[in-house]
Amino acid sequence: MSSTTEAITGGRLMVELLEEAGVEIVFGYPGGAILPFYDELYHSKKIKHILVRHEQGAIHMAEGYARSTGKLGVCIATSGPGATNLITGLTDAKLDSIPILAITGQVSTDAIGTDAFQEADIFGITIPITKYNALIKKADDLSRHFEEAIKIAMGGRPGPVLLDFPKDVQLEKTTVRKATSLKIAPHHYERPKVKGDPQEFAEALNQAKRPLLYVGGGAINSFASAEIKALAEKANAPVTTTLMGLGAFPGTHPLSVGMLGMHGTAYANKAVLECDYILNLGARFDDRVAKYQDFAPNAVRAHVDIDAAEFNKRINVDYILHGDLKDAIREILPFVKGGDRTSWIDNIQSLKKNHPLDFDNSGDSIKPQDFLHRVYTKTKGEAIVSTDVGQHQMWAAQYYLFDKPNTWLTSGGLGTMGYGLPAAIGAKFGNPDKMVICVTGDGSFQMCIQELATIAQSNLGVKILLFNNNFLGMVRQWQELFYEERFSESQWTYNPNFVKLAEAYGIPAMRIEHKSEIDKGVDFFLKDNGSALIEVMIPAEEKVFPMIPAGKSQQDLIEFKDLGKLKK
Ligand SMILES: Cc1ncc(C[n+]2csc(CCOP(=O)(O)OP(=O)(O)O)c2C)c(N)n1
Repeated sequence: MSSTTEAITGGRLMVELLEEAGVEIVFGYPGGAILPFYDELYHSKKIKHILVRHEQGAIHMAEGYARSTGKLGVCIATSGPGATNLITGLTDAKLDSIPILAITGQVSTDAIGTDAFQEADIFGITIPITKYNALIKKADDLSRHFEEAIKIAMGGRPGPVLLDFPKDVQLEKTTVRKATSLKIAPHHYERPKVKGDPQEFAEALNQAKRPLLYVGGGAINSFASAEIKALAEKANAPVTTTLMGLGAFPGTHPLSVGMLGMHGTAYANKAVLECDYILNLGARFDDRVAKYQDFAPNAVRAHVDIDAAEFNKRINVDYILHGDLKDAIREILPFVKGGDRTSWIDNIQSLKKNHPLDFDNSGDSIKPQDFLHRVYTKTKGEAIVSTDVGQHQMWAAQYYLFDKPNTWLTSGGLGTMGYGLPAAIGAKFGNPDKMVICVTGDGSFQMCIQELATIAQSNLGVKILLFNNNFLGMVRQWQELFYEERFSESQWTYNPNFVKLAEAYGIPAMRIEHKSEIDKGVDFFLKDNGSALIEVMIPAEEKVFPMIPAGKSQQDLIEFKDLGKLKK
């Protein structure tokens, strides 16, 4: 515990606490109720502020920064509309377990509850979408709330926290500064001891003839990639990852079967049906993966998670280990035996051979799957990739193989269109030396398109790969397959000229439409470290396969080759 003798304002103290915690960058947008804090931020030499074009952009940038660096992401908004513009991002961060600190201005304490100008009860509104939130009523309370907030955001299962900061409290003087050991670095805070019996846990795995590891986003938050690889190799067990877990296990590893679930590979989903043991490592049996209680019907089920609330929440399991994934796997590993799993691995290989990812690449039009594969090859799989939500998101998940954690940024739980562009910007600020590519669709791109100005203003080298089908493609796909081709309100009868639009923001841009232009397009797109937009025109009727229809499970998976049957 430390305490200052000199009285400073709440606003000044907030800046000092952020600096002390190691915050180097914040994303925000000022307004009346947060001005005293911004006035103090003006003097900070340690914190860089990125002025965005919309508060939703700020919070998704903070998310992209956090996911790609493992650190806390910080965003700032004024009271009322500024604060409510953060709500989608807070919900997104809650569902995907991303550590975010949101600081919002609030009307002065004497005006709270009077419907004052730009008053919104952001504390009340955000109770269900934050891990912790607080209305700071006195400057004396600030350091206590601040410490609590970042400890909770970063500790255990990460998530968003919000500090609502009334204007008079920003101006009020305090000498109280009780925060200790502030750090935004991951794994800084004490981790709970692993609870459960790792030996019994490992025995169940040892007895399995057909084990499958099912890895989720928790593996990224726990920095457990090395341990997962060691476990898979020691047990000779194939590994599937969720959408959020991509990169936690190398996509190019011979034991990888890629992503499972609604648009996962056929071989991963078939492995789920055939395995006799499934080990969930930091995933949550999400309904896009495990719709019904008969998930992995022939398997003994085991689950490791840091959040005890996840155990037996949706799918019942036989073995539980509660704790940080990295620590838990380290405890299991000594008890794991190799075992001969040749026939299981051979079976997996033949599933891969007989049920590959597939699409029709004939004709002159450019197929997004092919284009993504070219970008993957050209970047040697080393880019950080963010996506928006829709078909392009699933194609990117399928055709860009991720070998490293923290390189895949997507809105998994909430499915937030508008996430991709700002998330890429946040990731680029956190990783200036890496190539960052935003894969987007013509619908999603227009939801946070204003952040092109942030790229231009900061002279950032963010690449934008825009697949234009002049449709809300994923909606169209469902309407084609399940609503007898009634394309109700999914077609854009007007779209802007995206090339001219990007150029208006000083971003070099190009449109391609024919197969013969692919090489030229890829070269243009990736030629240097600067920003670029490539608009790739794709057929509206192109679909994402495999697909497990909504409400169905692994048994009902439709592969590309089954499409004919489906349409009869
Ligand atoms: C904010 C928001 N509104 C609506 C949806 C529902 N939705 C899911 S995918 C999709 C279509 C996305 O279209 P586009 O961005 O063009 O991508 P495409 O599917 O064509 O690749 C829609 C409308 C959503 N996920 N998020």
